[in-house]
Amino acid sequence: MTTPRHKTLLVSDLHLDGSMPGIARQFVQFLQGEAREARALYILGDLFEAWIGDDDPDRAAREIVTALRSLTSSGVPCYVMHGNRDFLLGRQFTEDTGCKMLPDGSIVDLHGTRVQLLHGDILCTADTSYQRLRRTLRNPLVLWTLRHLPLETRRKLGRKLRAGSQMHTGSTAAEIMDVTPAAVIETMRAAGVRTLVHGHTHRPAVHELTVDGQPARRIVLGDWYTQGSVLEWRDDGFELRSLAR
Ligand code: LP5
Repeated sequence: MTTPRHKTLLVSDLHLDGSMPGIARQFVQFLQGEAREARALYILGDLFEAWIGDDDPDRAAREIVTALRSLTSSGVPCYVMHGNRDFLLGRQFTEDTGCKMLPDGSIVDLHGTRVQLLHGDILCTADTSYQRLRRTLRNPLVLWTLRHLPLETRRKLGRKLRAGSQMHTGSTAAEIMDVTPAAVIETMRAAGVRTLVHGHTHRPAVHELTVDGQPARRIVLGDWYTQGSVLEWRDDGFELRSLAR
């Protein structure tokens, strides 16, 4: 007899790589522990700090791939969304892990509630230089070209992008890098949802708002650098919490 699964788990912005083994360990424990009891696990982007391609033999990344495979093999579906750090996650990753890629903006049913899921970067419309970069990097032709570059070239480009990004984020006002309220409302209106969940900004919170006169909410997942942020959804509601470290 199988045990009924009462909860769905959502996480985002883990930013895993070899430089922070404690976070990777915490995530592997999470996958081997409470995620095994879940109806499904959703990862809303930036699972990795910088994914330069499915062919990267990086040991720390391979350990995460193995842990995800072990979760999906145990019967827990795992859905992964691209983030701005791991937009190159591709078919080989899904084959290796058994995870399914989930398009940005997907609408899912979480225990009877229609919820839109986003990484969140697309909502930061005031950050015009980022939006320009995003449009370029998500262009199918650019993606195809990047995927076919030698691994070492991608590694170097990735480092340049990170350095450029650090300069930009270090000199840009925090409000510009947050979501634009009008973009949130327009996105929810267009999707016909009253609940939106996203990450990217690393500012965990539950925001109550009004969309076309109706109550709505925007739930923001935090990162795993410091927070181990987890959203747990059950038949009787949801809880946004931090894992103990
Ligand atoms: O990531 P974070 O939090 O620091 O900042 C983001 C936005 N920046 C980005 C860029 C990513 O960090 C880059 C990650 C690369 C990892 C994988 C690489 C794959 C390799 C394949 C080869 C390309 O997303 C940042 C936002 C911030 O979030 C808040 O929303 O503000 O946006 C910017 O920094 C915009 C700047 O305009 C970016 C300037 C980059 C300059 C690039 C020069 C080198 C060109 C190389 C071209 C490929």
